[in-house]
Amino acid sequence: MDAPQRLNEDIESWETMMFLYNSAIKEVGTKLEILNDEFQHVHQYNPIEYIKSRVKSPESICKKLKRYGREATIENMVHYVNDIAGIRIVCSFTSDIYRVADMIGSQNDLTVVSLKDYIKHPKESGYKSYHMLVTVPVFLSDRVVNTRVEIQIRTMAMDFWASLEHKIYYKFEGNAPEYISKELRACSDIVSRLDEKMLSLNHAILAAKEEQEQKIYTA
Ligand code: 0O2
Repeated sequence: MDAPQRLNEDIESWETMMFLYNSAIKEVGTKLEILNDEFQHVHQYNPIEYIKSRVKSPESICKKLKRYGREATIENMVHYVNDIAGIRIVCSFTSDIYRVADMIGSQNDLTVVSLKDYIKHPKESGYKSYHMLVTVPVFLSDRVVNTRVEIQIRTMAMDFWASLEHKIYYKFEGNAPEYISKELRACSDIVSRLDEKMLSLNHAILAAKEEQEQKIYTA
């Protein structure tokens, strides 16, 4: 039985739906904190700068269903809206994004439903981020409900761009003048260059530090 069907059978009301999505966020959030702490413990380095999470607002859910040409029913929400529970992970470097994605993908109790790499294949708008749609089992007293969570992983620079673009996009209800869209795409290119530069600087700093330590050790 696939996840959406199972969910439909188990969710009877709006309150139950929201309870499950909130619980799913808590489960995945705790998992991420543990992974980040373990990484710090083993490598003395945190791949995750910060994590934000939210449950999509009813208005936003209905808007999305309208866009999909679907009626605003609980069944349709559960079946068609993948990002009701959303977690955003913000990393320092692009390499951390794939490291974190691998760590999430190898968790036995999470099922990866789909992956969208908008870093290798940015959206027309210039949007860059790595999206993972996962299901997490939420253990209730009498049943287990596999609940979907969308995880967005991006760098701080990508997050800065996406937050501003989101504001502008909504101000214009998706019909921003072409020159603004063009400028935003240009800014997205700058973000990529900044991320590349920061990553190579980090490599250079680590190499210099190692060289210094070796000199001290051999002196
Ligand atoms: P909000 O307000 O952030 O919740 P699908 O999930 O496959 O049915 P969808 O929704 O197009 O279809 O999936 P996708 O492309 O994975 O996008 C989901 C979310 O990614 C969006 O949710 C945004 O949060 C973010 N996103 C996608 N494209 C853009 C973009 O061009 N600019 C910005 N700033 N964010 C983007 P919502 O529901 O659109 O918005």
